[in-house]
Order: sequence, then C-alpha cells, then structure tokens
Amino acid sequence: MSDMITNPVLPGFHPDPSICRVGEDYYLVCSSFEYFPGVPIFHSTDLLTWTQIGNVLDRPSQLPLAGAASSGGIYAPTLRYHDGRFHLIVTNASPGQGNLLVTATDPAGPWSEPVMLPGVPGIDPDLAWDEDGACWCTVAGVSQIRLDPATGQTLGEPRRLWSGTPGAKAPEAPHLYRIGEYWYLLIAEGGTERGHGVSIARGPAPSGPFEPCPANPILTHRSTDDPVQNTGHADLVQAPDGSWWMVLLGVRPGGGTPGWHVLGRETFLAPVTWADDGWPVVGELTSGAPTMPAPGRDDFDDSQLAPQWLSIRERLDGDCTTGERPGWLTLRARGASLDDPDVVFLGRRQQHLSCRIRTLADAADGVGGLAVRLDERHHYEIEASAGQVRVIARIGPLRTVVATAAVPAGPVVLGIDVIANTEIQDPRTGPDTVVLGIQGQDREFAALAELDGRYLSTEVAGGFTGRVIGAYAASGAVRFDYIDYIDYIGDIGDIDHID
Ligand code: 6LW
Repeated sequence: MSDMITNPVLPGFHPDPSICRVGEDYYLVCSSFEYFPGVPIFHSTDLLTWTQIGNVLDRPSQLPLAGAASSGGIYAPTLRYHDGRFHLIVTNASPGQGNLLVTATDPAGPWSEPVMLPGVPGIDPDLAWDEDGACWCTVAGVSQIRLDPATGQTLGEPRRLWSGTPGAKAPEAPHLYRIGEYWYLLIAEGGTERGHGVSIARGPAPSGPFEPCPANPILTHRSTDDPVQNTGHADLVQAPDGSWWMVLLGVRPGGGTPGWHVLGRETFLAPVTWADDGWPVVGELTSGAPTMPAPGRDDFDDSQLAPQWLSIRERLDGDCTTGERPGWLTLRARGASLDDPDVVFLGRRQQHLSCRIRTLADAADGVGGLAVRLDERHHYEIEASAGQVRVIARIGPLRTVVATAAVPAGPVVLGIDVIANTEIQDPRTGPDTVVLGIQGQDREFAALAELDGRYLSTEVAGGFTGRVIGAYAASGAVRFDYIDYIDYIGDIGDIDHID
C-alpha cells in the first residue's frame, strides 16, 4: 500500500494528527487553534482517503475561545478508544482554560461536556491505560501524571519521564503505547519548524524507566532538500492486517529561499516496520499530488453548515445564517474589518497549492467580501460595498487599499485565484501569487491586484495555523449566494460545472 500513498493525506491546515482504530475504522483528529468549531474529526477505512465526520468541540459550552490569540486556543489533541468509548484529551490555551477531556460513543458526536483537568500541567496531553485499568496522562516536557478520566482528578504529582535527545529543544507531543513486551514513548523534538523530528524510547512500564532508541530521531527531514519539511508530531496505529503506520505533520514550503509554507502544517502518512531489536523503522514519506477533491460549490441551500466551515473564536449563530434569505448565506458584521478579533468571517482551509474561489456577493445592505486569512495581521481581501469593490492587503503593521473599481448596482461576483509558483527563476521568488478581482457580465475575470503570497505564509506571519479562505462582513449585512472552491486554474466557464 505504501506506493499508493499520495501525501499529504489531509492537505491544508491539519496539524498535530492523532489517530485510533476500532475494528476496520480509523479516526483522526487535528488541532484547530482559534477557529470554531474545534478539533475536526475524520474517518477512513484505508488510511488514504479521509472524510470529515464532524468536529469534536462543536458547542460553545465545550469550546470557550474568548481572548484566545491567533494560534492560541486548541492545541494538539490525543484520540483514544477505551472501554467502549472514544476519549479525546486536548489543551485549550485560551485565557483561564486548560487541559480537558471529552468522550463519545459515536465519534461523529455528540461529544460530552468537557471534564476540566486542572491537575494536568502543560500542553500536548496523551492518554494510555495499563493492564490494571489505570490511566496515565503524559504531557510535553516530557512528564506524566495518573488521572481518573471520569472525574478529571489527578493522582500524585507529575513525574519527569524523559527529555528526549540531549541538546534537542522542545520534547513534546508524547504518545505512550503498549506494544509487545514494552511500553513505547513516542515524542516530537527539535521544535515544530525545520528542525522537527520524531524520537522514541521504551521501558518495562508506563512510568518507565525509558531507554532511548539508538537510531533517534526515527524520522526527521531536517537539513535535507526533501519537499516535505518540519516533519514531526507523530502518532502510531496498527492496521487490521498487523501492519503499522505513522501519521505526522509536515509542511510543503514553496518559492525560493528560505521557503514559505502557506497551507499550514498538513497530515502525512508513513509506513512503519519493526526491526529485530524491537525498535520501529519509519519507511519513506512518499509525496505526490494529494488526491483530496476540491469541495466545489456550497450554494447554502442547507440550513446546517457543512463541518468544514470555520468562524473565528465563536459560533456566530444569528450573525451567520442561511435562514434569512433562503439559499444565501447572510453574514452580519460585528468587527469592522478582518483586523478585528471579532470579525464575522466564515471560511474553510485552503487545501490546494493552486485554487480558485468565487462568490456572488450582495452588498446592498453592508460591506464585505472574500478574504484569504492567515491571522488578524496577515490577510488579503476583495471587498464589495454599494457600487464599488476594493482590494485590501494587511501585512503585519501595514494596511493598505491596493485597488478600487466601480461596479454596477446589484450583486457582484468576487474572485480569488491562488496560483502556486512552480518555476523559481530567482531565489527570492515567493511561494505563490494571490490574484483578487471581479467577474463582469461578460464572464471575464478582471484582476484588480496580484499579490505575493509569501506575506500570508507561516514564515512571515508566525504561528501554528495555515490559510483559511472565505466570506466576511465588515459592516451591515452582506449576503452570499454561493462559494465556489475549485482546485485548478482553468477557464472561468468551468465554474458552470460545479453544482
Ligand atoms: C503543539 C506541539 C507542536 O502543541 O506544535 O508540532 C504545537 N508540535 O506539540 C501546536 O500545534
């Protein structure tokens, strides 16, 4: 099967994957940071094709994000199945929050209200149960504490287990497994940037003592010219046929040097075998064009939004509705622009290096449009108001109106094309070009601005997320008939074939 893997298996901002298998079914979760709903959950029967079946934290009572910074909020979940229930433990890094545990019998939900875990320190919590039913919670650092998952009560004090390879920074993302005669402790180290790697240790009991694998790191792409970089934060799973697999995060930097990744940290799959000495060996991380189909058109005919749609820091309720004008998405402004932490924005992850986004926007009662967002300080948008459209770029402390055009009264088709730079003529070439424009009555797309995509990359903006593209309202109410997302730059007429 290894040669069939087209990595990343989950393209776009899907970091910190955690996986478990129940019978023939695999389930996988990722971090979601400041976005609502939180912790997307996917199902697969072959590890290659993943379908989102929901979001674990999909109610405000489970996901308080007030005051969360961008790249704050929900970090690094662990998903496990134990005793007939799915368990998910995760950190909410928002002010006043912390580690929490939710459970469900159906991974598509509903998930329970959170059990808060004030005794669990730090980030990246993991769960493992020993043969006596005791639950061990291991966190970044790496340390460990016993836990009663039903009450959230911790037992004893956290104990330091292992600091990873001497000299390597950030031992984190621990996962503990009983495999054969050993307990294996898998960690990430070197930081989640170009130095990232995966290391492992093993011991006779869940609490150790742990001896490191002599071949650590068992996976890293540091100082290689592999197109996939920053590989780390892994989890292991065994298939029903006995084979072993690793899911992990990696990035695909584009452009010249030093390289800019724009889709965030993505989920990759690699085969794992076990050497005679009982240590795991990670096979080749094959790449290739990811097969995830583009979502096509959402025409907002359903009252429920698809699970891929994200808002920022809160559920938007009445300010984001398909009920007000049937068949249209209505967004009602709170914040005055995408610079504002409480902007009303509804977007989905950019999952393709090149893609085309279109919407029919009615700005008769407001101001709003289509945006590519990395965070509050890094976004490009094309914004409609009555009789006018304009392109705005916010890059760090600078914000500017790049272009303005008059348009006839009535709804207007706004568009964004993201075009990956495949030819790097110059070491300073950026990763892609973001073209923002309008489509006129003649169906021709008129570009108003072509902007260098590097400014909406993690290397420029910082943080842990990736690009999210969608609609927003900056004033009044703005209505959107549909949002199209296609994964190639073809003729504009192709858009007709999306239904
Ligand atoms: C996460 C840490 C990491 O908590 O990045 O890549 C942090 N690894 O384990 C945020 O995703």
